[in-house]
Amino acid sequence: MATNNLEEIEFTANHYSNLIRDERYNRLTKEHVEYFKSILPKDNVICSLDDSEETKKELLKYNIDWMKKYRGQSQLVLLPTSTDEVSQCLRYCNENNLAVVPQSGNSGLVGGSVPVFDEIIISTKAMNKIIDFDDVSGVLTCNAGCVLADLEAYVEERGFMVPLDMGSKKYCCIGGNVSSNAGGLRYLRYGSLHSNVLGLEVVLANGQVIDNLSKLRKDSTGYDIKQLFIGAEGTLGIITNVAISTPRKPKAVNAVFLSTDSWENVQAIYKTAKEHLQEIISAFEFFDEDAYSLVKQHMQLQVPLKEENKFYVLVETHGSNKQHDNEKLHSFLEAIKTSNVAREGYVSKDDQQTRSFWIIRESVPVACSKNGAVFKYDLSIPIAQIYDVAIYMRKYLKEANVYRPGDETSEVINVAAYGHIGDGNIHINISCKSYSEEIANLIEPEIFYWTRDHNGVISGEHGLGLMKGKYLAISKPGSMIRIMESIKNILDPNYIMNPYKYLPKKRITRLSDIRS
Ligand code: FAD
Ligand code: 2HG
Ligand code: ZN
Repeated sequence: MATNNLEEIEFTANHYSNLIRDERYNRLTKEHVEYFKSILPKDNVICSLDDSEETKKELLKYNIDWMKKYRGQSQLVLLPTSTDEVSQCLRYCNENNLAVVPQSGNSGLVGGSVPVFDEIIISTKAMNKIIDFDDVSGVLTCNAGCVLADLEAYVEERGFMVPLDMGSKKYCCIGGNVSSNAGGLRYLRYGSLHSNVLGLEVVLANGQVIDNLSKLRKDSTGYDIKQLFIGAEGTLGIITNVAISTPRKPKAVNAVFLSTDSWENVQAIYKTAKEHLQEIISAFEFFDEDAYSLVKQHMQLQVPLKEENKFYVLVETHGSNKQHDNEKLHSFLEAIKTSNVAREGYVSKDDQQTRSFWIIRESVPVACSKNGAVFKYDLSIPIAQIYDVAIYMRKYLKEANVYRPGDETSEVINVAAYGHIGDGNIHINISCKSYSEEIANLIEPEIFYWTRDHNGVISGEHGLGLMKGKYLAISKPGSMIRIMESIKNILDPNYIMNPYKYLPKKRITRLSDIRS
Protein backbone atom coordinates (compact mmCIF):
# COMPACT_ATOMS: atom_id res chain seq x y z
CA MET A 1 0.00 0.00 0.00
CA ALA A 2 1.13 3.61 -0.59
CA THR A 3 3.07 4.85 2.44
CA ASN A 4 2.69 8.06 4.43
CA ASN A 5 6.10 7.71 6.02
CA LEU A 6 8.31 9.99 3.91
CA GLU A 7 11.46 8.05 4.75
CA GLU A 8 9.95 4.87 3.28
CA ILE A 9 9.27 6.40 -0.13
CA GLU A 10 11.50 4.86 -2.76
CA PHE A 11 14.06 7.05 -4.55
CA THR A 12 13.01 7.94 -8.09
CA ALA A 13 16.46 6.85 -9.27
CA ASN A 14 15.89 3.33 -7.90
CA HIS A 15 12.27 3.05 -8.98
CA TYR A 16 12.73 3.86 -12.64
CA SER A 17 15.28 1.47 -14.06
CA ASN A 18 15.87 3.59 -17.21
CA LEU A 19 17.21 6.63 -15.29
CA ILE A 20 20.98 7.04 -15.11
CA ARG A 21 22.78 9.93 -13.45
CA ASP A 22 24.59 12.10 -15.98
CA GLU A 23 28.19 12.10 -14.76
CA ARG A 24 28.91 15.41 -16.51
CA TYR A 25 27.35 17.03 -13.48
CA ASN A 26 29.65 17.51 -10.54
CA ARG A 27 28.77 16.19 -7.14
CA LEU A 28 28.26 18.64 -4.31
CA THR A 29 31.26 19.42 -2.13
CA LYS A 30 31.77 21.38 1.08
CA GLU A 31 33.52 24.04 -0.98
CA HIS A 32 30.42 24.59 -3.11
CA VAL A 33 28.30 24.90 0.02
CA GLU A 34 30.75 27.42 1.51
CA TYR A 35 30.30 29.59 -1.59
CA PHE A 36 26.50 29.56 -1.28
CA LYS A 37 26.81 30.37 2.43
CA SER A 38 28.92 33.37 1.51
CA ILE A 39 26.24 34.88 -0.75
CA LEU A 40 22.95 33.89 0.94
CA PRO A 41 21.58 34.54 4.44
CA LYS A 42 22.75 31.77 6.82
CA ASP A 43 19.31 30.18 7.29
CA ASN A 44 18.66 30.09 3.56
CA VAL A 45 21.18 27.35 2.85
CA ILE A 46 19.85 23.97 3.97
CA CYS A 47 22.51 21.33 3.53
CA SER A 48 22.72 17.72 4.68
CA LEU A 49 26.39 17.15 3.83
CA ASP A 50 27.17 17.32 7.54
CA ASP A 51 24.87 14.31 8.15
CA SER A 52 22.66 16.18 10.62
CA GLU A 53 19.40 14.25 11.13
CA GLU A 54 17.46 17.49 11.46
CA THR A 55 18.54 18.87 8.08
CA LYS A 56 17.99 15.49 6.46
CA LYS A 57 14.39 15.58 7.69
CA GLU A 58 14.00 19.18 6.54
CA LEU A 59 15.31 18.23 3.09
CA LEU A 60 12.76 15.43 2.74
CA LYS A 61 9.92 17.85 2.10
CA TYR A 62 11.85 19.50 -0.74
CA ASN A 63 12.91 16.14 -2.20
CA ILE A 64 9.45 14.51 -2.22
CA ASP A 65 6.54 15.68 -4.36
CA TRP A 66 2.89 16.22 -3.33
CA MET A 67 1.79 12.79 -4.57
CA LYS A 68 4.65 11.07 -2.73
CA LYS A 69 5.42 9.45 -6.05
CA TYR A 70 8.84 10.96 -6.75
CA ARG A 71 11.78 11.27 -4.37
CA GLY A 72 15.06 12.98 -5.16
CA GLN A 73 18.33 12.86 -3.24
CA SER A 74 19.36 16.48 -3.13
CA GLN A 75 21.65 17.45 -0.30
CA LEU A 76 21.22 21.16 -0.76
CA VAL A 77 18.32 23.60 -0.86
CA LEU A 78 19.01 27.27 -1.58
CA LEU A 79 16.47 29.95 -0.73
CA PRO A 80 17.64 33.17 -2.38
CA THR A 81 15.93 36.38 -1.29
CA SER A 82 16.50 38.53 -4.39
CA THR A 83 16.98 38.37 -8.15
CA ASP A 84 20.64 39.18 -7.63
CA GLU A 85 21.08 36.21 -5.28
CA VAL A 86 19.31 33.89 -7.78
CA SER A 87 21.67 35.20 -10.44
CA GLN A 88 24.78 34.54 -8.32
CA CYS A 89 23.58 31.02 -7.46
CA LEU A 90 22.88 30.09 -11.08
CA ARG A 91 26.09 31.61 -12.41
CA TYR A 92 28.08 29.55 -9.91
CA CYS A 93 26.13 26.35 -10.71
CA ASN A 94 26.67 26.90 -14.42
CA GLU A 95 30.40 27.51 -14.02
CA ASN A 96 30.75 24.48 -11.76
CA ASN A 97 28.52 22.06 -13.69
CA LEU A 98 26.04 21.67 -10.87
CA ALA A 99 22.54 20.63 -11.94
CA VAL A 100 19.60 22.59 -10.55
CA VAL A 101 15.86 22.11 -9.93
CA PRO A 102 13.80 25.29 -9.50
CA GLN A 103 11.01 24.81 -6.97
CA SER A 104 8.09 26.92 -5.72
CA GLY A 105 5.15 25.39 -3.85
CA ASN A 106 6.11 21.82 -4.83
CA SER A 107 2.50 21.04 -5.71
CA GLY A 108 3.28 19.98 -9.29
CA LEU A 109 1.81 16.65 -10.36
CA VAL A 110 4.36 15.46 -12.94
CA GLY A 111 7.55 15.06 -10.91
CA GLY A 112 9.02 18.29 -12.30
CA SER A 113 9.61 20.13 -9.03
CA VAL A 114 11.80 17.58 -7.26
CA PRO A 115 15.25 16.29 -8.20
CA VAL A 116 15.78 12.95 -9.89
CA PHE A 117 19.26 12.48 -8.42
CA ASP A 118 21.32 15.01 -6.43
CA GLU A 119 20.39 18.24 -8.24
CA ILE A 120 20.50 21.39 -6.11
CA ILE A 121 17.04 22.71 -5.30
CA ILE A 122 16.65 26.47 -5.74
CA SER A 123 13.42 27.46 -4.05
CA THR A 124 11.80 30.85 -4.66
CA LYS A 125 9.81 30.67 -1.43
CA ALA A 126 11.85 33.40 0.26
CA MET A 127 10.97 35.79 -2.55
CA ASN A 128 7.37 36.52 -1.67
CA LYS A 129 6.76 40.27 -1.76
CA ILE A 130 4.16 42.18 -3.71
CA ILE A 131 5.96 44.88 -5.68
CA ASP A 132 3.12 46.96 -7.02
CA PHE A 133 -0.60 46.97 -7.75
CA ASP A 134 -2.18 49.39 -10.20
CA ASP A 135 -5.90 49.68 -9.43
CA VAL A 136 -6.62 51.40 -12.74
CA SER A 137 -5.19 48.75 -15.05
CA GLY A 138 -5.49 45.89 -12.54
CA VAL A 139 -1.86 44.89 -13.10
CA LEU A 140 -0.27 43.10 -10.16
CA THR A 141 3.51 42.86 -10.00
CA CYS A 142 5.05 40.49 -7.48
CA ASN A 143 7.89 38.13 -6.62
CA ALA A 144 7.67 34.62 -8.07
CA GLY A 145 7.46 33.02 -4.62
CA CYS A 146 4.13 34.67 -3.66
CA VAL A 147 1.55 32.05 -2.72
CA LEU A 148 -1.48 32.13 -5.04
CA ALA A 149 -4.02 32.37 -2.18
CA ASP A 150 -2.09 35.33 -0.68
CA LEU A 151 -2.24 37.15 -4.02
CA GLU A 152 -5.94 36.38 -4.25
CA ALA A 153 -6.53 37.85 -0.77
CA TYR A 154 -4.44 40.94 -1.59
CA VAL A 155 -6.24 41.86 -4.81
CA GLU A 156 -9.66 40.90 -3.42
CA GLU A 157 -9.33 43.58 -0.74
CA ARG A 158 -8.92 46.04 -3.60
CA GLY A 159 -11.93 44.79 -5.58
CA PHE A 160 -10.04 42.54 -8.02
CA MET A 161 -9.43 38.81 -8.45
CA VAL A 162 -6.56 36.66 -9.70
CA PRO A 163 -7.56 35.12 -13.07
CA LEU A 164 -6.27 31.73 -11.93
CA ASP A 165 -7.82 29.48 -9.27
CA MET A 166 -7.08 25.91 -8.20
CA GLY A 167 -7.33 23.48 -5.34
CA SER A 168 -3.63 23.89 -4.52
CA LYS A 169 -3.83 27.69 -4.12
CA LYS A 170 -2.83 27.66 -0.45
CA TYR A 171 0.63 26.32 -1.28
CA CYS A 172 1.39 26.82 -4.98
CA CYS A 173 3.23 30.03 -5.95
CA ILE A 174 2.77 32.30 -8.93
CA GLY A 175 6.25 31.48 -10.31
CA GLY A 176 5.35 27.77 -10.23
CA ASN A 177 1.96 28.49 -11.81
CA VAL A 178 3.57 30.40 -14.66
CA SER A 179 6.32 27.81 -15.11
CA SER A 180 3.79 24.99 -15.36
CA ASN A 181 1.33 27.05 -17.44
CA ALA A 182 -1.33 26.08 -14.92
CA GLY A 183 -4.96 26.05 -16.05
CA GLY A 184 -7.34 25.60 -13.15
CA LEU A 185 -10.99 26.08 -12.40
CA ARG A 186 -11.82 29.36 -14.13
CA TYR A 187 -9.80 29.03 -17.31
CA LEU A 188 -13.06 28.84 -19.25
CA ARG A 189 -13.77 32.46 -18.44
CA TYR A 190 -10.43 34.14 -17.74
CA GLY A 191 -8.20 32.29 -20.17
CA SER A 192 -4.61 31.12 -20.07
CA LEU A 193 -1.49 32.49 -18.42
CA HIS A 194 -0.15 33.04 -21.92
CA SER A 195 -2.63 35.91 -22.17
CA ASN A 196 -2.82 37.07 -18.54
CA VAL A 197 0.89 37.26 -17.81
CA LEU A 198 2.08 40.63 -19.11
CA GLY A 199 5.68 40.55 -18.02
CA LEU A 200 8.34 38.36 -16.45
CA GLU A 201 11.76 38.80 -14.97
CA VAL A 202 13.83 35.65 -15.47
CA VAL A 203 17.35 34.60 -14.56
CA LEU A 204 18.99 32.39 -17.17
CA ALA A 205 21.25 29.44 -16.40
CA ASN A 206 24.38 31.60 -16.79
CA GLY A 207 23.07 34.15 -14.29
CA GLN A 208 22.00 36.72 -16.86
CA VAL A 209 18.85 38.59 -15.84
CA ILE A 210 16.20 39.04 -18.56
CA ASP A 211 14.20 42.11 -17.58
CA ASN A 212 10.88 41.81 -19.37
CA LEU A 213 8.64 42.87 -16.47
CA SER A 214 6.32 44.76 -18.80
CA LYS A 215 2.91 45.88 -17.59
CA LEU A 216 1.56 46.51 -21.06
CA ARG A 217 -1.40 44.60 -22.47
CA LYS A 218 -0.24 45.24 -26.02
CA ASP A 219 3.26 44.86 -27.39
CA SER A 220 4.07 44.00 -31.00
CA THR A 221 7.78 44.66 -30.87
CA GLY A 222 9.51 41.45 -31.86
CA TYR A 223 9.35 37.85 -30.64
CA ASP A 224 7.43 37.53 -27.38
CA ILE A 225 10.30 35.99 -25.40
CA LYS A 226 8.41 35.76 -22.09
CA GLN A 227 6.03 33.19 -23.63
CA LEU A 228 8.94 30.72 -23.76
CA PHE A 229 9.13 30.68 -19.98
CA ILE A 230 5.38 30.14 -19.52
CA GLY A 231 5.21 26.37 -19.32
CA ALA A 232 8.99 25.82 -19.53
CA GLU A 233 8.86 24.03 -16.15
CA GLY A 234 12.17 25.42 -14.98
CA THR A 235 14.16 24.10 -17.93
CA LEU A 236 15.15 27.51 -19.34
CA GLY A 237 15.72 29.71 -16.29
CA ILE A 238 14.26 30.82 -12.99
CA ILE A 239 11.32 33.23 -12.99
CA THR A 240 11.91 35.81 -10.27
CA ASN A 241 9.15 38.40 -10.81
CA VAL A 242 5.75 38.31 -12.50
CA ALA A 243 3.37 41.01 -13.78
CA ILE A 244 -0.15 39.68 -14.22
CA SER A 245 -3.39 41.24 -15.33
CA THR A 246 -6.19 40.86 -12.73
CA PRO A 247 -9.86 41.31 -13.63
CA ARG A 248 -12.48 43.03 -11.46
CA LYS A 249 -13.99 40.88 -8.73
CA PRO A 250 -17.50 39.90 -9.88
CA LYS A 251 -20.38 41.61 -8.04
CA ALA A 252 -22.67 38.67 -8.66
CA VAL A 253 -21.63 35.04 -8.28
CA ASN A 254 -24.02 32.13 -8.81
CA ALA A 255 -23.47 28.41 -8.76
CA VAL A 256 -25.62 25.42 -9.68
CA PHE A 257 -25.00 21.79 -8.82
CA LEU A 258 -26.63 19.30 -11.17
CA SER A 259 -26.70 15.55 -11.53
CA THR A 260 -27.40 13.51 -14.62
CA ASP A 261 -27.26 9.95 -15.85
CA SER A 262 -25.43 10.05 -19.18
CA TRP A 263 -22.45 11.70 -20.80
CA GLU A 264 -24.71 12.89 -23.63
CA ASN A 265 -26.70 14.80 -21.01
CA VAL A 266 -23.54 16.40 -19.57
CA GLN A 267 -22.78 17.69 -23.05
CA ALA A 268 -26.35 18.88 -23.51
CA ILE A 269 -26.15 20.77 -20.20
CA TYR A 270 -22.89 22.33 -21.35
CA LYS A 271 -24.40 23.47 -24.64
CA THR A 272 -27.40 24.93 -22.81
CA ALA A 273 -25.13 26.71 -20.33
CA LYS A 274 -23.07 28.27 -23.13
CA GLU A 275 -26.24 29.36 -24.91
CA HIS A 276 -28.08 30.87 -21.93
CA LEU A 277 -25.24 32.04 -19.72
CA GLN A 278 -22.88 33.14 -22.49
CA GLU A 279 -20.73 36.02 -21.21
CA ILE A 280 -21.30 35.30 -17.51
CA ILE A 281 -20.32 31.62 -17.36
CA SER A 282 -17.11 31.32 -15.33
CA ALA A 283 -16.74 27.56 -14.84
CA PHE A 284 -18.19 24.28 -16.02
CA GLU A 285 -16.76 21.36 -14.08
CA PHE A 286 -17.79 17.73 -13.69
CA PHE A 287 -16.96 14.57 -11.79
CA ASP A 288 -18.30 11.06 -12.22
CA GLU A 289 -19.70 8.51 -9.77
CA ASP A 290 -16.32 6.82 -9.26
CA ALA A 291 -14.76 10.15 -8.28
CA TYR A 292 -17.70 10.95 -6.03
CA SER A 293 -17.48 7.61 -4.23
CA LEU A 294 -13.99 8.62 -3.05
CA VAL A 295 -15.10 12.09 -1.96
CA LYS A 296 -17.73 10.49 0.26
CA GLN A 297 -15.36 7.85 1.56
CA HIS A 298 -12.29 9.95 2.29
CA MET A 299 -13.54 13.51 2.70
CA GLN A 300 -16.94 12.82 4.27
CA LEU A 301 -18.49 15.36 1.89
CA GLN A 302 -21.77 15.01 0.03
CA VAL A 303 -23.36 16.73 -2.94
CA PRO A 304 -26.43 18.85 -2.06
CA LEU A 305 -28.77 16.51 -3.93
CA LYS A 306 -31.32 13.91 -2.82
CA GLU A 307 -30.17 11.05 -4.99
CA GLU A 308 -26.90 9.78 -6.37
CA ASN A 309 -26.29 9.63 -10.08
CA LYS A 310 -23.63 8.90 -12.69
CA PHE A 311 -22.38 12.45 -13.30
CA TYR A 312 -22.24 15.68 -11.30
CA VAL A 313 -21.85 19.10 -12.86
CA LEU A 314 -20.90 22.40 -11.25
CA VAL A 315 -21.78 25.51 -13.26
CA GLU A 316 -20.72 28.94 -12.01
CA THR A 317 -21.38 32.47 -13.23
CA HIS A 318 -19.51 35.71 -12.61
CA GLY A 319 -21.25 38.94 -13.50
CA SER A 320 -21.67 42.54 -12.49
CA ASN A 321 -25.45 42.75 -12.09
CA LYS A 322 -27.27 40.30 -9.81
CA GLN A 323 -30.71 40.82 -11.32
CA HIS A 324 -29.46 40.39 -14.87
CA ASP A 325 -27.55 37.23 -13.89
CA ASN A 326 -30.55 35.81 -12.04
CA GLU A 327 -32.68 36.24 -15.14
CA LYS A 328 -30.10 34.42 -17.23
CA LEU A 329 -29.79 31.68 -14.67
CA HIS A 330 -33.55 31.32 -14.61
CA SER A 331 -33.70 30.88 -18.40
CA PHE A 332 -30.84 28.33 -18.20
CA LEU A 333 -32.65 26.29 -15.55
CA GLU A 334 -35.93 26.47 -17.49
CA ALA A 335 -34.20 25.16 -20.62
CA ILE A 336 -32.62 22.34 -18.63
CA LYS A 337 -36.00 21.42 -17.19
CA THR A 338 -37.73 21.47 -20.58
CA SER A 339 -35.11 19.29 -22.23
CA ASN A 340 -35.05 16.95 -19.21
CA VAL A 341 -31.27 16.51 -19.39
CA ALA A 342 -30.62 16.85 -15.65
CA ARG A 343 -32.04 14.60 -12.96
CA GLU A 344 -31.68 17.06 -10.08
CA GLY A 345 -30.35 20.56 -9.57
CA TYR A 346 -29.55 22.87 -6.69
CA VAL A 347 -28.84 26.60 -6.90
CA SER A 348 -26.55 28.10 -4.24
CA LYS A 349 -28.22 30.58 -1.90
CA ASP A 350 -25.16 32.64 -1.02
CA ASP A 351 -21.38 32.91 -1.36
CA GLN A 352 -20.83 30.48 1.49
CA GLN A 353 -22.87 27.82 -0.24
CA THR A 354 -21.11 28.51 -3.54
CA ARG A 355 -17.83 27.92 -1.69
CA SER A 356 -19.18 24.67 -0.27
CA PHE A 357 -19.95 23.46 -3.83
CA TRP A 358 -16.39 24.26 -4.84
CA ILE A 359 -14.97 22.45 -1.83
CA ILE A 360 -16.62 19.26 -3.09
CA ARG A 361 -15.12 19.66 -6.57
CA GLU A 362 -11.69 20.71 -5.29
CA SER A 363 -11.57 17.78 -2.88
CA VAL A 364 -11.72 15.18 -5.69
CA PRO A 365 -7.92 15.03 -6.32
CA VAL A 366 -7.28 14.99 -2.56
CA ALA A 367 -9.79 12.14 -2.08
CA CYS A 368 -8.12 10.18 -4.91
CA SER A 369 -4.73 10.60 -3.26
CA LYS A 370 -6.09 9.35 0.06
CA ASN A 371 -7.21 6.23 -1.76
CA GLY A 372 -3.74 4.94 -2.60
CA ALA A 373 -0.97 5.57 -5.10
CA VAL A 374 -2.51 7.60 -7.91
CA PHE A 375 -1.53 7.76 -11.56
CA LYS A 376 -2.81 11.19 -12.62
CA TYR A 377 -3.59 12.35 -16.16
CA ASP A 378 -4.70 15.75 -17.45
CA LEU A 379 -5.66 15.03 -21.02
CA SER A 380 -6.85 17.63 -23.48
CA ILE A 381 -9.36 16.01 -25.84
CA PRO A 382 -12.16 17.38 -28.03
CA ILE A 383 -15.27 17.51 -25.84
CA ALA A 384 -17.34 15.10 -27.94
CA GLN A 385 -14.99 12.17 -27.18
CA ILE A 386 -13.53 13.30 -23.89
CA TYR A 387 -15.29 10.87 -21.52
CA ASP A 388 -14.61 7.89 -23.79
CA VAL A 389 -11.08 7.82 -22.39
CA ALA A 390 -12.45 6.90 -18.95
CA ILE A 391 -14.66 4.18 -20.45
CA TYR A 392 -11.75 2.88 -22.50
CA MET A 393 -9.25 2.81 -19.63
CA ARG A 394 -11.63 0.96 -17.30
CA LYS A 395 -12.25 -1.68 -19.98
CA TYR A 396 -8.55 -1.89 -20.84
CA LEU A 397 -7.49 -2.36 -17.20
CA LYS A 398 -10.23 -4.91 -16.61
CA GLU A 399 -9.15 -6.88 -19.67
CA ALA A 400 -5.57 -6.80 -18.39
CA ASN A 401 -7.05 -8.30 -15.20
CA VAL A 402 -5.51 -5.65 -12.91
CA TYR A 403 -8.82 -3.87 -12.28
CA ARG A 404 -11.35 -6.14 -10.61
CA PRO A 405 -13.97 -3.95 -8.88
CA GLY A 406 -15.23 -5.60 -5.71
CA ASP A 407 -12.13 -7.83 -5.41
CA GLU A 408 -9.93 -6.75 -2.50
CA THR A 409 -6.82 -8.12 -4.18
CA SER A 410 -7.29 -5.94 -7.29
CA GLU A 411 -4.13 -3.92 -8.05
CA VAL A 412 -6.16 -1.01 -9.45
CA ILE A 413 -8.68 0.24 -6.90
CA ASN A 414 -10.55 3.03 -8.68
CA VAL A 415 -10.60 4.89 -12.00
CA ALA A 416 -12.03 8.36 -11.36
CA ALA A 417 -12.84 10.93 -14.03
CA TYR A 418 -13.39 14.63 -13.46
CA GLY A 419 -12.24 18.00 -14.65
CA HIS A 420 -12.67 21.07 -16.71
CA ILE A 421 -15.17 20.00 -19.33
CA GLY A 422 -15.71 23.52 -20.56
CA ASP A 423 -12.02 23.61 -21.52
CA GLY A 424 -11.93 20.10 -23.00
CA ASN A 425 -9.61 18.96 -20.23
CA ILE A 426 -10.28 15.72 -18.33
CA HIS A 427 -8.51 14.23 -15.32
CA ILE A 428 -8.24 10.48 -15.08
CA ASN A 429 -7.01 9.40 -11.65
CA ILE A 430 -6.17 5.71 -11.45
CA SER A 431 -5.67 4.73 -7.82
CA CYS A 432 -3.63 1.64 -7.12
CA LYS A 433 -2.15 -0.19 -4.17
CA SER A 434 1.34 1.08 -5.00
CA TYR A 435 3.32 2.90 -7.67
CA SER A 436 4.37 -0.33 -9.35
CA GLU A 437 6.37 -0.01 -12.56
CA GLU A 438 4.30 -2.83 -14.03
CA ILE A 439 1.02 -0.90 -13.70
CA ALA A 440 2.71 2.29 -14.88
CA ASN A 441 3.91 0.51 -18.02
CA LEU A 442 0.47 -0.92 -18.60
CA ILE A 443 -1.24 2.49 -18.42
CA GLU A 444 1.49 4.46 -20.20
CA PRO A 445 1.82 5.01 -23.08
CA GLU A 446 -1.56 3.34 -23.82
CA ILE A 447 -3.56 6.25 -22.41
CA PHE A 448 -1.41 8.75 -24.34
CA TYR A 449 -1.86 6.88 -27.63
CA TRP A 450 -5.60 6.71 -27.10
CA THR A 451 -5.52 10.48 -26.56
CA ARG A 452 -3.41 11.11 -29.66
CA ASP A 453 -5.69 8.85 -31.74
CA HIS A 454 -8.64 10.98 -30.64
CA ASN A 455 -6.98 14.28 -31.57
CA GLY A 456 -5.91 15.19 -28.07
CA VAL A 457 -2.64 16.05 -26.32
CA ILE A 458 -1.09 14.30 -23.33
CA SER A 459 -1.16 17.34 -21.04
CA GLY A 460 -3.72 20.13 -20.85
CA GLU A 461 -2.40 21.87 -17.74
CA HIS A 462 -0.02 19.93 -15.48
CA GLY A 463 2.86 19.81 -17.95
CA LEU A 464 5.49 17.20 -18.80
CA GLY A 465 8.00 17.02 -15.95
CA LEU A 466 9.67 13.67 -15.41
CA MET A 467 6.45 11.79 -16.03
CA LYS A 468 5.64 12.82 -19.59
CA GLY A 469 8.82 14.26 -21.12
CA LYS A 470 9.68 10.96 -22.77
CA TYR A 471 6.24 10.87 -24.39
CA LEU A 472 6.39 14.37 -25.85
CA ALA A 473 6.69 12.99 -29.38
CA ILE A 474 3.20 11.53 -29.05
CA SER A 475 1.82 15.06 -28.99
CA LYS A 476 4.37 17.11 -30.92
CA PRO A 477 6.02 16.50 -34.31
CA GLY A 478 9.79 16.08 -34.51
CA SER A 479 10.16 19.44 -36.26
CA MET A 480 8.69 21.22 -33.23
CA ILE A 481 10.71 19.20 -30.74
CA ARG A 482 13.89 20.13 -32.62
CA ILE A 483 13.02 23.83 -32.30
CA MET A 484 12.40 23.30 -28.58
CA GLU A 485 15.82 21.63 -28.29
CA SER A 486 17.47 24.51 -30.14
CA ILE A 487 15.90 26.99 -27.72
CA LYS A 488 17.12 24.89 -24.81
CA ASN A 489 20.63 24.84 -26.29
CA ILE A 490 20.69 28.62 -26.62
CA LEU A 491 19.36 29.41 -23.15
CA ASP A 492 20.92 26.56 -21.17
CA PRO A 493 23.82 25.13 -23.22
CA ASN A 494 25.23 23.18 -20.25
CA TYR A 495 21.86 21.60 -19.53
CA ILE A 496 22.01 22.45 -15.83
CA MET A 497 18.32 23.45 -15.58
CA ASN A 498 15.98 20.68 -14.43
CA PRO A 499 17.72 17.82 -16.27
CA TYR A 500 16.24 14.38 -17.17
CA LYS A 501 12.79 15.95 -17.64
CA TYR A 502 10.68 17.72 -20.25
CA LEU A 503 13.09 17.26 -23.16
CA PRO A 504 15.02 14.15 -22.09
CA LYS A 505 17.55 12.78 -24.55
CA LYS A 506 15.91 9.36 -24.58
CA ARG A 507 12.47 9.81 -26.02
CA ILE A 508 9.78 7.59 -27.42
CA THR A 509 9.68 8.95 -30.94
CA ARG A 510 8.17 6.20 -33.02
CA LEU A 511 5.31 3.86 -32.47
CA SER A 512 7.69 0.96 -33.03
CA ASP A 513 9.76 2.04 -30.02
CA ILE A 514 7.10 0.74 -27.73
CA ARG A 515 4.47 -1.07 -29.69
CA SER A 516 5.15 -4.33 -31.42
P1 FAD B 1 6.19 23.59 -8.30
O1 FAD B 1 5.42 22.33 -8.13
O2 FAD B 1 7.15 23.92 -7.24
O3 FAD B 1 6.94 23.59 -9.72
C1 FAD B 1 6.28 23.28 -10.91
C2 FAD B 1 7.30 23.31 -12.07
O4 FAD B 1 7.75 24.63 -12.29
C3 FAD B 1 8.56 22.51 -11.82
O5 FAD B 1 9.02 21.98 -13.03
C4 FAD B 1 9.57 23.52 -11.30
O6 FAD B 1 10.89 23.16 -11.57
C5 FAD B 1 9.16 24.75 -12.04
N1 FAD B 1 9.31 26.01 -11.29
C6 FAD B 1 8.77 26.31 -10.09
N2 FAD B 1 9.05 27.59 -9.78
C7 FAD B 1 9.78 28.10 -10.78
C8 FAD B 1 10.35 29.38 -11.05
N3 FAD B 1 10.22 30.38 -10.20
N4 FAD B 1 11.03 29.53 -12.20
C9 FAD B 1 11.16 28.53 -13.10
N5 FAD B 1 10.64 27.31 -12.89
C10 FAD B 1 9.95 27.10 -11.75
N6 FAD B 1 -2.73 22.46 -11.78
C11 FAD B 1 -3.52 23.02 -12.71
O7 FAD B 1 -3.04 23.44 -13.77
N7 FAD B 1 -4.88 23.17 -12.49
C12 FAD B 1 -5.47 22.76 -11.34
O8 FAD B 1 -6.68 22.90 -11.19
C13 FAD B 1 -4.64 22.16 -10.35
N8 FAD B 1 -5.17 21.75 -9.18
C14 FAD B 1 -4.36 21.12 -8.28
C15 FAD B 1 -4.93 20.65 -7.08
C16 FAD B 1 -4.14 19.99 -6.16
C17 FAD B 1 -4.76 19.48 -4.89
C18 FAD B 1 -2.75 19.81 -6.42
C19 FAD B 1 -1.87 19.13 -5.42
C20 FAD B 1 -2.19 20.29 -7.57
C21 FAD B 1 -2.98 20.93 -8.52
N9 FAD B 1 -2.44 21.42 -9.71
C22 FAD B 1 -3.25 22.02 -10.62
C23 FAD B 1 -1.00 21.22 -9.99
C24 FAD B 1 -0.08 22.32 -9.39
O9 FAD B 1 -0.65 22.92 -8.26
C25 FAD B 1 0.22 23.36 -10.44
O10 FAD B 1 1.00 22.78 -11.46
C26 FAD B 1 0.96 24.59 -9.92
O11 FAD B 1 0.96 25.56 -10.93
C27 FAD B 1 2.38 24.32 -9.47
O12 FAD B 1 2.84 25.44 -8.74
P2 FAD B 1 3.98 25.28 -7.63
O13 FAD B 1 4.27 26.62 -7.09
O14 FAD B 1 3.60 24.26 -6.63
O15 FAD B 1 5.18 24.79 -8.53
C1 2HG C 1 -7.90 19.57 -10.63
O1 2HG C 1 -8.47 19.97 -11.65
C2 2HG C 1 -6.41 19.51 -10.64
O2 2HG C 1 -8.50 19.31 -9.58
C3 2HG C 1 -5.82 18.23 -10.07
O3 2HG C 1 -5.87 19.80 -11.87
C4 2HG C 1 -6.05 17.04 -10.94
O4 2HG C 1 -4.99 15.67 -9.33
C5 2HG C 1 -5.40 15.75 -10.47
O5 2HG C 1 -5.31 14.82 -11.27
ZN1 ZN D 1 -7.32 20.39 -13.33
